Amino acid sequence: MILTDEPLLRAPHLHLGGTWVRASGGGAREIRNPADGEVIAVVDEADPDDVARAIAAARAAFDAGDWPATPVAERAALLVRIAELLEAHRDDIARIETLDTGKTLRESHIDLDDVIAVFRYYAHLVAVDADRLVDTGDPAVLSRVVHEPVGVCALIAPWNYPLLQMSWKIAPALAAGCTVVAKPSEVTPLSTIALVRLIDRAGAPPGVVNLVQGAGAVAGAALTGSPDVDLISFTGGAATGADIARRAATHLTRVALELGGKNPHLVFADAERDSAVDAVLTGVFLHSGQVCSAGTRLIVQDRVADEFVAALADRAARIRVGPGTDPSSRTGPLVSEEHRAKVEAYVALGIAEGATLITGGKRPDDPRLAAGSYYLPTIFDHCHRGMRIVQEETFGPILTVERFGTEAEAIALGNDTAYGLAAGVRTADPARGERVVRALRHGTVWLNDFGCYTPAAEWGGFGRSGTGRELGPGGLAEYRETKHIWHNTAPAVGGWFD
Ligand code: TXE
Repeated sequence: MILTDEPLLRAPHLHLGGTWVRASGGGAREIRNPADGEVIAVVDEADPDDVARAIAAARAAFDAGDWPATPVAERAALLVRIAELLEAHRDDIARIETLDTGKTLRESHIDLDDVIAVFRYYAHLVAVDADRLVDTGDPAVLSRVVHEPVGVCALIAPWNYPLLQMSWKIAPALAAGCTVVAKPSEVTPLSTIALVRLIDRAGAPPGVVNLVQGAGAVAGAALTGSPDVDLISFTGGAATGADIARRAATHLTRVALELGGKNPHLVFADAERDSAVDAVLTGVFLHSGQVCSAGTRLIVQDRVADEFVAALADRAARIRVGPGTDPSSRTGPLVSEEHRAKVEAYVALGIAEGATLITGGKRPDDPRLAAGSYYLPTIFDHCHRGMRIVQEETFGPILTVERFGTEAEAIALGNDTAYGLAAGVRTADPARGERVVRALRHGTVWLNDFGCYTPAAEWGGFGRSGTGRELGPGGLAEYRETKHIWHNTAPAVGGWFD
């Protein structure tokens, strides 16, 4: 039991070069349960010197250690051992994730299953992914394309899916032979501490996986401004992503950015109504809308819109909001008071912009929820593309509704976004479905489904949703350099300058 025989809540929480240490400056941060505001841990907070030590440890493990050249089968075996340990501690870590983020235990268990599947997937992929031979036409030349690890990777994750997002980075990085410095969100660090403990126990060599904690402006900035980091993989807000890309450009450090979205869900009049209502509802209100791919923008065909929105509002008003540890809760609180304040400001903006509030728009009345950062599922009807509430990522339980007449209008609205992470389409007409999914400029498009993903398929965005891909072979490619080796087995005088 991670929580009892190795108390997570007790320091130290920084992992540098294979050793757990306190923050050298004595910094620490209180971590609160968003369901009731209680302090559940006090976590060490790194200062820039600690971050420099973490990078130096990762650098040494990469430049002078065995890990980058460790046979692929051994690297894959480490990933499998990590997956097995995660399976053994699944319930404990799910509980930690729920206490830290507020999400329901059911969601945390699903996250854990995804994380385990991702470690297993990359163990398999890297083991079967062979070098490529190239036929040059000259039998004396052995030409091949091989993959090598990119180097030291800074992995920065957000607070909505702390363990899942970090695992989408750590698993392919380790599979590729990289060394890493991981920094979880300062708001939700606990499950990543648990993960790094398990990685340690699984036998990762010292310095291969380092962990720092702390604020983006301090620990994050030190990590992303270092010339000794070869790749920064970041998931979080667009403004932070742009800031990181600017800093990375100083040293031409590679960046991979997953920056969220404002995701349209297109519903045609011929779509089967009950399943479409259900998909739109789940797509936007799961995890109280704190999902980068949440379907926050309903775009519905005008002749069924009134009836569809009424059915949706009825179901939204009945979503049971409550603590993630209560099995009867269907969605939990927002991650923090600060974040709820941001969501509330967006609701006020929607009203000021003239959208029609048809459900939610406030905190729950239940006095038992008063100490948590809860917010009710909220729907705004009669929205239009010029509204900020339609264009900006609110990252809360807010759905906006727009109407369309023709297929061309639906596509135009679906593409009218600076982002491009994900989109959904619902129609009973397969030919139209195929036309529309091909026309939408988004990294993932679901046809008659929503929110699904699998470790074997790439995940990432068009436009301002970011650069690069996670998951799938593309997610492994982010962590690898490609090298072409040209071996002339019969060298002879070429005679160019005779
Ligand atoms: O995220 P930040 P915030 C969106 C969502 C949300 C907004 C801001 O709209 O309201 O972003 O959220 C680290 N250098 N998403 O402020 O700041 C930080 O410590 C290096 C979308 O909480 O992007 C944390 O580890 N690192 C999203 C991580 O970046 C820095 C998920 C994310 O924090 C840094 C979360 C800096 N200067 C929010 N500043 C998604 N795509 O899923 C911060 N960090």
